[in-house]
Amino acid sequence: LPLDERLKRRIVDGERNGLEADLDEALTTTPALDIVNNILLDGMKTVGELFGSGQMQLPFVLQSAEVMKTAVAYLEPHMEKSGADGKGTIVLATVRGDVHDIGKNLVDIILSNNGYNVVNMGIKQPVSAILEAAEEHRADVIGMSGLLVKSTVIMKENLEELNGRGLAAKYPVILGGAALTRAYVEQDLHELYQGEVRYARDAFEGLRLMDALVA
Ligand code: B1M
Repeated sequence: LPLDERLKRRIVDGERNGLEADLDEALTTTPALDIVNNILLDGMKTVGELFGSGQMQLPFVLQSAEVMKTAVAYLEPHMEKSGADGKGTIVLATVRGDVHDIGKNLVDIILSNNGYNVVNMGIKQPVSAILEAAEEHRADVIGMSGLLVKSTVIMKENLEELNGRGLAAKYPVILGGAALTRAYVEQDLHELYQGEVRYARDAFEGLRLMDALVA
């Protein structure tokens, strides 16, 4: 198999052995971030399709996710970093009830590498904890991630909580994750939230939004 197909297969098959050697080889021709975006994420997409159609069982999805995480961690030191620093702070969390964190952690990497201070709280975070962290770290922005359809409802409730506590004007919010749609965020949630709420399709849009919101 060609190298990119081989790397994709590693994600789909959850096969770690020889992963580093393949990544080293890929790095000789391809920037680290492009390996993630153009090759590895394609593998995760296939995993999602196989799982969704019942052709792949959960323990294997977990293995694929572990290989994905290992690969991203291996590539991270090779990613370009901007010279800028201290551009602003974002508190970033996967919302209550949701364990998916690969996308959120990519957002962390991209923002950190581009001069932002990222407080990555991890998964299954209730809104109270997110708000506590935002206050403690004097966050400029709150970022919430979630991949389940259920999480889109939790995000809505979280925004209502911010409204209720009178914190909406203080905290612009960036939302991301596969179950969200741009229309849901930019119309429904935009109408509901008394502050700024934006949708990020991917980590790069997250970065552009941070640049716009914090500038
Ligand atoms: Co789950 N899972 N999963 N899963 N899983 C999905 C999301 C699903 C679509 C699969 C499917 O059915 N086809 C489905 C959701 C269905 C729904 O809600 N309608 C699903 C399900 C059902 C479940 C369980 C309920 C299964 C079960 O237990 N029966 C369970 C849920 C547990 C829970 O959360 N309570 C579950 C568990 C798991 C694993 C643990 C096995 C594993 C997660 C491991 C981990 O993350 N540590 C897993 C995985 C890997 C997936 C799929 C296959 C891949 C997700 C992924 O990592 N994608 C996923 C299929 C899919 O998404 N189509 C699926 C790669 C990642 C880079 O993309 O996170 O979307 P993503 O991030 C993108 C953008 O969305 C954006 O940037 C990233 C790219 O640059 N982004 C942001 C994300 N967050 C952002 C935040 C921002 C900005 C951008 O700013 C704040």
